[in-house]
Amino acid sequence: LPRAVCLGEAMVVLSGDTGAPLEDVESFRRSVGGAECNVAGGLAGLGIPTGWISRVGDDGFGRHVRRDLLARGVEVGAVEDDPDRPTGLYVKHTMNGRSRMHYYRSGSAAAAMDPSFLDRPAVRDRLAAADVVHTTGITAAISATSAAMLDRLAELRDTYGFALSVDLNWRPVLWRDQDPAPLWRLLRAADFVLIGADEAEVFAGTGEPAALRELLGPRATIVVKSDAHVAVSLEPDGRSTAVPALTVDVVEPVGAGDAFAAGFLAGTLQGLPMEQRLRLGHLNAATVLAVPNDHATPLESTLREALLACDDGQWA
Ligand code: KDG
Repeated sequence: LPRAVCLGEAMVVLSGDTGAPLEDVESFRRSVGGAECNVAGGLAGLGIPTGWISRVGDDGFGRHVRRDLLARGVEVGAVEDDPDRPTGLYVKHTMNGRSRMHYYRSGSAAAAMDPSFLDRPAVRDRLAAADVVHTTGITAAISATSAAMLDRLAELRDTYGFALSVDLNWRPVLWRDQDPAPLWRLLRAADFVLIGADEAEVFAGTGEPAALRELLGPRATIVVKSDAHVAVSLEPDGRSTAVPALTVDVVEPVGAGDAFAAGFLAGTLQGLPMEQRLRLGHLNAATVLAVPNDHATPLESTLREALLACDDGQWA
């Protein structure tokens, strides 16, 4: 069974990257997105046995998502098909150098996840065996039942002893008219909280690690990716570590945060020191910044060499 488990929705991504207004785009390129499945693919790519847990429609897009993740080495034995609800989609559209996202996901198979989903034997077994379970604020946003599932996930962490990792992934469009209280509960329950300083400003009114500590409580290792392209971690014992990002020619940024999370968690599971965990996050993010897709498949060996080239640290 996998050491790392990612829980959340995957979507088929239709990209119209011609630069034209959406109404004029005639053909789209298909790929797979969704924050947690990006992290799952990233972890598997870095050699961590990883499972993705979710629901997809019993449709061609669901079959494609499953096949794509399997091909990237992700275990999908606890992914459930829904005969009635579709696989979610999003359209990614580049205009004036900016990526815009249009969701077609309400009422999706994944949005029907609820607390009882975590009680299915296939899901339970994987949670019980995992060292780390990763999810994001998107899973708290997609439906009230999915948000309730995350309260259950935090309880199960106490039962099974996995580390709970949460990326804020603040998506205002998904939260419209919804109370973000479930997201605050999730963040306060987490062992690792990953946050972009800009989204933290909007969501919590601050992107400062120490101020976030006040708001989130004592439990988590907080990692803030700042506007100045530095990742700063603040551990529960007060230790703080800062590592600057690489300079990258950005092709398309969506998914880079997920790749950072995958690198950071892979380094964590490999037992690397904090500086290298953050560095591996940056290295893995760079591989996604350099491609149009939401994920990339860097060779683990290439990243290991890059990590070693940065200092004389070790890859366990
Ligand atoms: O995380 C990068 C995208 O794949 C992600 O943003 C899509 O799940 C997604 C969302 O809701 O925005």
